[in-house]
Amino acid sequence: MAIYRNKISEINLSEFGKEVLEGFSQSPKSISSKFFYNDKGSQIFREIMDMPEYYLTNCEFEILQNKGNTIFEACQFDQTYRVVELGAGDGLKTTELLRHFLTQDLSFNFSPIDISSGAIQTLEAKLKKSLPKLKFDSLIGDYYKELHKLSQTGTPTLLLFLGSNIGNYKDSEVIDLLKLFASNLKKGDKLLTGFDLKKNPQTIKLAYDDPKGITRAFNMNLLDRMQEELGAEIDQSKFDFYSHYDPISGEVKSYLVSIEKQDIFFRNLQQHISFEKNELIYTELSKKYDLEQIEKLAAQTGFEVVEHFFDSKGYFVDSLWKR
Ligand code: AVI
Repeated sequence: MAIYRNKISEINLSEFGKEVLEGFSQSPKSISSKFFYNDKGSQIFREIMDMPEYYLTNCEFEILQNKGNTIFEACQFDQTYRVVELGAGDGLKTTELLRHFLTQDLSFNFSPIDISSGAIQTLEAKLKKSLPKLKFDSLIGDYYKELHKLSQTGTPTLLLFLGSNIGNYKDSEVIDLLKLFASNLKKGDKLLTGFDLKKNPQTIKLAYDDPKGITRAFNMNLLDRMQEELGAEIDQSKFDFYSHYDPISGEVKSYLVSIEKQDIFFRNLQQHISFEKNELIYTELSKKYDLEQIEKLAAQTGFEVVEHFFDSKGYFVDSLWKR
């Protein structure tokens, strides 16, 4: 063991390597869901968004497509403003909102912020094509830092945090994140957040455990990453995927399951990691909310609710708050 420790201190570990070591030393073992999104994982996530069972994308698309003008009016901007988006993804839904904003008389600038330069380049190419009149300046980097830079100017701002991304944060992190947004917004600025709502548990269960196994592949990709990036000697047939929705807490929790007792060597970490039979690796939280919880969150973090925008099924809400 001491030998391994010496070796590890000499190894220049990637962020992924460090977090796998840290997460696998806990009980239950865990890996942050942020590691889903390498190139392959991002591609699988696009397939998830296209699945009929993953209702979230269509619901939010419908809201932004049908209610873009009402959202603009509710923002009550009276001078040139700015729309900032955190984690823009492929930008398809946002394009719908921006399309409505462009039909209004007020001019604005769009600033998508993303850590991945690839995602930003793809988004820029799409925006140039679909909204040639849009003025935008993309920001690549840690979105907390970029947000802070943007907060130094006096331009009225609408901050977008769409797609139920908030559902991937645990309760304490949600509060910290929203407080951070509040501290980087000026009085009168707005925040539009996408929350997936509690609904028939069967509907939610299917969205996170689809019959074609796309969500399963999304999770198993973490094993691919460990094999490729950490030299892990994994036999994937010895792992399963399990996801569970608790309608009371509103939490979907996803896991990889070691279906037998096994000892896996991670070459690049110079470390063996053991797994018990049926031991879980917690991979993701996708939390579902009700309106009462959403309104409480706004009040706790320095915001005032302006209006909730729902899809026609009432499955999803884009909630507009004012600082
Ligand atoms: C990115 N995020 C909002 C998705 C969600 O619904 O939690 C990620 C996802 N995980 C499984 N399916 C989709």
